[in-house]
Amino acid sequence: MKKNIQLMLCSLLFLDAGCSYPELTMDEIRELTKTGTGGSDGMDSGGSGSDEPVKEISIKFDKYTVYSDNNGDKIVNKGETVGLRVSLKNTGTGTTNAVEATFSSNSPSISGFTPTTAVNYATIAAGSTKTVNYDGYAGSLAESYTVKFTVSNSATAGTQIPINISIVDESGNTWADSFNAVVGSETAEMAYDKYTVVVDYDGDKKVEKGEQVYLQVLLRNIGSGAANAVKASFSSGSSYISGLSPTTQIDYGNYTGGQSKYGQGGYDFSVYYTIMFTVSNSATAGTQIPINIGMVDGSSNSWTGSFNVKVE
Ligand SMILES: [Ca+2]
Ligand SMILES: [Ca+2]
Repeated sequence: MKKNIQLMLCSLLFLDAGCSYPELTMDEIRELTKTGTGGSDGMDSGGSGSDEPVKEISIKFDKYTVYSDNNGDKIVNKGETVGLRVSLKNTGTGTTNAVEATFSSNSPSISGFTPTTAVNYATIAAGSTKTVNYDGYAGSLAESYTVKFTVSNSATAGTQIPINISIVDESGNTWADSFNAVVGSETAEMAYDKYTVVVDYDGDKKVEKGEQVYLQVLLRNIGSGAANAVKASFSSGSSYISGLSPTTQIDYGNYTGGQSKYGQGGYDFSVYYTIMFTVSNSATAGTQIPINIGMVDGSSNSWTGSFNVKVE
């Protein structure tokens, strides 16, 4: 109290220059003048001599990325539950704190939109972009989605899903922005998946030198759209095998998105196999036998793949 009175007297008497505050440190003076009313404003402006310009703060939508989807192609597809990471940018000159964004959508093409409560973006520095999880976590580890929803099965490619953003900061500033998530097209993409040894000479299902081996080769449609009338042909430039058969196209049939199955190249020893070949006696354990795959579908889409069979 005694210090306060000293300071008030100095202020009232306009003794800034000459007034001494024997019992006050500079920090204490600063604190007292800041929290006071009336005269403190005068002391602040008079003391510093230069007003800082008012910092503008403006929070806007920056971009979104697909964090999770059902088939892993990072494209928003019909029928998928999709997690998006949403980035906001402070395009102003001032940093702001306690930024909260509430996302919503009235799109008839989605359901289960979450979260409906505010997402905590906390501090966004001037000019910087920030991305957070739905729970406000912004670290590089344990990343997750910001918003999540399920796309209707009836959504068509090109459907726009409008998402609104209501933003508020510590000072009660508010902004409204929006963006569109776009439903992508359904495409098929055929790829090698895996092989299994179904017949070999000694029955241990290991490929060894001198053996005639029969493999089932599984191809997977890693796309989201259907692939129909898929055919594949196999070839190898390896000098460690002979008699690769068949070398003609093998029918793999129709695929839905994500499906994996083997093609029937022949039937022997009571089992369907895709390809068979004989391993040279000169192959050693660890020899890799590269096999190339050419794939086509009924719509004249084509893909290539390859895999190695390891000699054990
Ligand atoms: Ca997808
Ligand atoms: Ca074997």
